Formats: sequence, structure tokens, C-alpha cells
Amino acid sequence: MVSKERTQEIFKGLSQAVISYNEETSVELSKQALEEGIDPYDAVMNGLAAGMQRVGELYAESYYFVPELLLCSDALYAGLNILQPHIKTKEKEFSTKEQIVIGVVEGDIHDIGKNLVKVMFEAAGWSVHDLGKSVKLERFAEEQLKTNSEIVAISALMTTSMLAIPKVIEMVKAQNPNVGLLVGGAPITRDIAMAYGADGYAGDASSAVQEAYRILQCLRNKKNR
Ligand code: B12
Repeated sequence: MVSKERTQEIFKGLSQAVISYNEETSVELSKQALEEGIDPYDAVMNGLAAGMQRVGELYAESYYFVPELLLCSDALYAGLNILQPHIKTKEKEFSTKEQIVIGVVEGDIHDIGKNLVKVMFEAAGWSVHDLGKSVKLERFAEEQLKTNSEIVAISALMTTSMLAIPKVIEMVKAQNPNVGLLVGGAPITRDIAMAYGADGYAGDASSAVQEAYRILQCLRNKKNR
């Protein structure tokens, strides 16, 4: 069993690799994490994603600029590509899989958070229909209809782009009021999400799946009433 100290060392190394935009180290430490039996999900969240959080602060402090951000996200994705295939997928009790449509709204190209949320849903055994980033608003409702997904998840990272969220919610609800709308992204709070008409909100990828199950339960209760 890998020691706590070693696990922390790997997490710190992964964070540092993202912060110092070192793709090679990110790949190397991700491989080491797997070889040493560290949980790949923890390595993503406590290592790579934690590093990106710090990068955000460095950007806010004008210590980093856009070119550095791009290099840091390359380092994050280099590690994520190694770790993601090893994140354990929960066996489903039933043959039917829950389905989710996910995307980042039009005009917004920040997709790291959305991709982490996607990883979590895949690990939980859901079918994820990923529309990608800067998605035309009507695509969310179209994809929901095509796939008959129970949940539509919307991500926005900017105070400007988040204004598109209520429009997407309106389009999806007009088409099918029984679909659950889950929203998230750094500028959004639970209060904002509720004011936009969403059914749920999660502040991070770890709680997003739990929140989706809560929404599903609420929708089923409503249907049975
Ligand atoms: C990395 C980054 C970039 C990268 C993005 C790379 C990529 N592939 O994503 C690049 C360099 C491309 C970039 C570009 C720009 N950026 Co930028 N960027 C960031 C930065 C530093 C980090 C974002 C990030 O990846 N965080 C790490 C992830 C893990 O966290 P997260 O995204 O918040 O996601 C978590 C939760 O929010 C949640 N979540 C996210 N989505 C969803 C969805 C659902 C459904 C749920 C439930 C949960 C959920 O779970 C996630 C995981 O735990 C932020 C600063 C910040 N602190 O957020 C600025 C920031 C978002 N950027 C900003 C700006 C201004 C820009 C640019 C306009 C800069 C420019 N002058 O060109 C452009 C915008 C281009 C565009 N049209 O979109 C501003 C936005 C300001 C505003 N108006 O709100 C920020 C806040 C920086 C700042 N302090 O000024 N950026």
C-alpha cells in the first residue's frame, strides 16, 4: 500500500507540473500514480485540478497571462489522458444507463471544468453526450431530444457567458418539462442557478453526480404525484 506521504508527494508534484506547465512531468507522475496504486480520480482532483485552481489565482494576480494558461491546460490534459481511462466505472445495477447532455455555452471556450464533470459522470456509469465548448444554445435542446437524456448540464465560466444559461434552460424546458437542468461553473452560485430556473447546481465535479441523482429523484417523485 502506498503511504500517505507518497500520495501527497505525487499530488503536489502533479499540481506543480500543471502550475509550471510541464507536460512531461505531468505524464510521468500520472504514470507513477497508476503504478503505485494511487486512486486515479484522486490524482486528477487533488493533483491536476488543484494545480489549475492555483493557476487561476496566478492569473488573477496578473502573474500569468493567457499564453501561460494555455500551457498549463496542456499540462493538465497530458496527465488527464493517462489517468482518465483508469478511473473506475461503477457497475450499474440495471441495464439502463442514465444519460446526460453536457456542454459549455456559446462564446465560452473554458472546458476544463466541464471535462472534469464529464469524467465523473462516466465514472458513475452514465452515458455522456458531450457537445463540447462554445456550443450554440439550441444544440442543448436538440441533443436532449435526440438522446432522450434525463439531465442537461450547462457550464459557463464567465460573467458574460453565464447569461446564456437561462435561455438554454427555457429552450429545454419548453421542449420537455421533465428534463432536469444542472448548472455549474466558477461564477455561478446555487442562488443564481435557482434564479435561472435550474433544477440543481454543483460547485465542483465531485458533487455534480450526487446532485444529478437528487434531481432525478425529485423529478420521479413529481411524476408519481
Ligand atoms: C484556464 C483559463 C483559461 C484558458 C481555458 C482553457 C480551457 N481549455 O478551458 C484560456 C487561456 C483559453 C482562457 C481564455 C480566456 N479567459 Co480564461 N480563465 C482560465 C482560468 C485561469 C481557469 C479556469 C479553469 O480551468 N479552472 C479549473 C477548473 C477545474 O475549474 P472550473 O472551470 O471552475 O470548474 C469546476 C467548477 O466550476 C465546476 N463546474 C464547471 N462547469 C460545470 C458544469 C456543471 C454542469 C457543473 C455541475 C459543475 C461545473 O466543476 C469543475 C470541476 O470541479 C479562469 C480563472 C478561474 N479562477 O476560474 C480564467 C477566467 C475564467 N478567464 C477569464 C477570461 C477573461 C478569459 C479571456 C476573455 C481572456 C482573453 N483576454 O482572451 C479568454 C476567454 C475566451 C472565451 N471566449 O471563452 C476570466 C473571466 C472573467 C469573467 N468575465 O467572468 C477568468 C475568471 C479569469 C479572471 N479572473 O479574470 N482562460
